[in-house]
Amino acid sequence: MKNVLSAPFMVDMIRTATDMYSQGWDERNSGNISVLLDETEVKKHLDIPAIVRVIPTGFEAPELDGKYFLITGAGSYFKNVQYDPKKNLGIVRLAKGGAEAEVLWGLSDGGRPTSEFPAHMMSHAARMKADPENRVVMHCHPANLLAMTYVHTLDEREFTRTLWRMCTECVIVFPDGVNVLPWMLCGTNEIGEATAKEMETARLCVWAQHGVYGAGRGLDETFGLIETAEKAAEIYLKIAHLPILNTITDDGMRLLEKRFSVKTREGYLE
Ligand code: 2HA
Ligand code: ZN
Repeated sequence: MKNVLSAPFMVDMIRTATDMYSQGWDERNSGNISVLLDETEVKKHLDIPAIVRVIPTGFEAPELDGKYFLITGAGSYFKNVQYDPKKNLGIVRLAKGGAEAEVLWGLSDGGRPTSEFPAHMMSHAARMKADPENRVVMHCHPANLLAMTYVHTLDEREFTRTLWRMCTECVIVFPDGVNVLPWMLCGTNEIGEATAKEMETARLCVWAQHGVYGAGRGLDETFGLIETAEKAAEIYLKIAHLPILNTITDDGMRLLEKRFSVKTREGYLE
């Protein structure tokens, strides 16, 4: 008897949503996660049934046609994912060039995929081009990154450089930097398209006065990416109003680049 609840991708998803809630990143029904699943892996743990439901998505993503995703449901509370995964999560397969999502499992109370489904799917399509091994897109509302967008310029190079200077590991963890979108209406195809465009050049995209998007090869990696940027933003907020006596220099960051074999975003170091 196959039990999709014990599949490694499901266990990982439940643990990640729970950890994100404990970090305070996902109050109420905020945040959403999508994981691109391998078809053989899905079939190992789930008898692909007659499709449970078909949901029109309102967008197209031909690159993702036929692809399987584990997603959080619209309105689902991250704090409840571990207690009722079948209601709060779903496995869907995109069809008709992305115009339809076929629900194969979950969303059991008749729910829909996350309200940010367009931004997630468009970001997957963009990240797949940048890194064929990208599997995860994650959105949440971490307080310090969000707070930073009220007091710091949203210029992407400046925003990135500030975060890089806040902890030594930042430039190693996100050498591609942090992109930033000005405030926009969420849940729309427009913000989805804008996010995907930003995701072509970086795995982190801050939504000003709202939250952040992260992308990566796995759930731990993507969680860690957001965690590192959020920690840096926390340090920034602790020191921004104080006289700064010391910092990490660009020469220091070049040393880190060499030592850890990473390549910083072109033109971001002086
Ligand atoms: O799911 O976070 O951006 C709620 C949100 C929307
Ligand atoms: Zn949000």
